[in-house]
Amino acid sequence: MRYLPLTLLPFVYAQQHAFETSQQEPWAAKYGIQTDLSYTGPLSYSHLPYTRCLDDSSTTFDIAVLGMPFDTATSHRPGARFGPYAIRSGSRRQFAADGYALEWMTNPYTRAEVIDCGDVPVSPYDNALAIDQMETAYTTLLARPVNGSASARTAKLARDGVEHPRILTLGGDHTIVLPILRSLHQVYGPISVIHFDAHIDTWPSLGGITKQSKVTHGTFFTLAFEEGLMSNTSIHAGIRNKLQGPELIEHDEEVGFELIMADDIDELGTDEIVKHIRQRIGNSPVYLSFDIDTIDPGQAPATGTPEPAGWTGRETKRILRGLAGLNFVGADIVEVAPAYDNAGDITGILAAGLADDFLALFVTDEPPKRQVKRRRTLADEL
Ligand SMILES: [Mn+2]
Repeated sequence: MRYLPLTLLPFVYAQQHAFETSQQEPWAAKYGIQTDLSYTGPLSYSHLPYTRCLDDSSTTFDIAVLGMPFDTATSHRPGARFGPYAIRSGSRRQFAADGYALEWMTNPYTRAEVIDCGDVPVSPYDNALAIDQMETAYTTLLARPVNGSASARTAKLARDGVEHPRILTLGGDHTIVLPILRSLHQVYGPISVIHFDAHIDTWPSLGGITKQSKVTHGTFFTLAFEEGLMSNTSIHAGIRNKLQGPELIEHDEEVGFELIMADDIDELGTDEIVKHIRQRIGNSPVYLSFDIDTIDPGQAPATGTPEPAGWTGRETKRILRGLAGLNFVGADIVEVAPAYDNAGDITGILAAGLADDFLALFVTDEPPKRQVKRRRTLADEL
């Protein structure tokens, strides 16, 4: 597909600029514009324009992709600070012009203005500072006016009555959700969370002693609950961690979560899981937080706390499509730590593909209704 426009471009360009051909340099005269290929050019998500949005208040968008390379509150293997890099690298075969997804029957890049806003330069030395930097950056971008591209859905339920852009955050360890929820709360009030993860992330404590050491990638939802940032209609999906005892699930319910275990997919199937999530969330403003360790480590090994026996990428993508039309106010993909990836970069590539689904979730009003047309096969003839 890609070579077609590349082949046509010089022709179109030459036609439009025939009158000035004599002044053109040889490359422009012969081949037109210098296009980036999948494996060339500066690194940005899906080859979108890479813009340091925090530096220029005139930069506006419907959807911003924003990196938060923070990994100094992890309990086990560090390295998610390289997550934004790995996800952008994994997205190199994604282009806005080739972004039509058959499963979705849409191209999200044509339905909203999406740009890559670069990374928040978070401190790797001072977690309190880093968390304030992430909240401040998110609040800054959330306050920008939307461009209002024709068919882009915009979040409806902001309590200030203003339409706000959506931010797709590339983590970073899961702690980044605390400053994000603080920022979203200023605009939307308490919101629900759809939390894809192998772990509940509602631990009351991971053994922290000081105030700061209690802010971790396994406790941030408890802290968000204590700060009143979340509504009590949130839901986990894909859980399979071990824990100290069942009393922690009582605490998890108190924080506001219903539980869908990884194993539940065998009894319920993807459609029932979708129904559960939709019923739980209803019309509330909802934030989608996706830990890559939801996916089986066989397909996504590059993460800090892998748990065996997770969902496949295909199952998960099907569940995500079923959630279209919910009132998403933001999304993230976190815990991608590429130092543990294999030589094929499979985790980064999968994470980039899931992030593409989040863009589709932002711009579509209902799950795609694809009709499967079954081909006649030799078996039918016999
Ligand atoms: Mn997590």
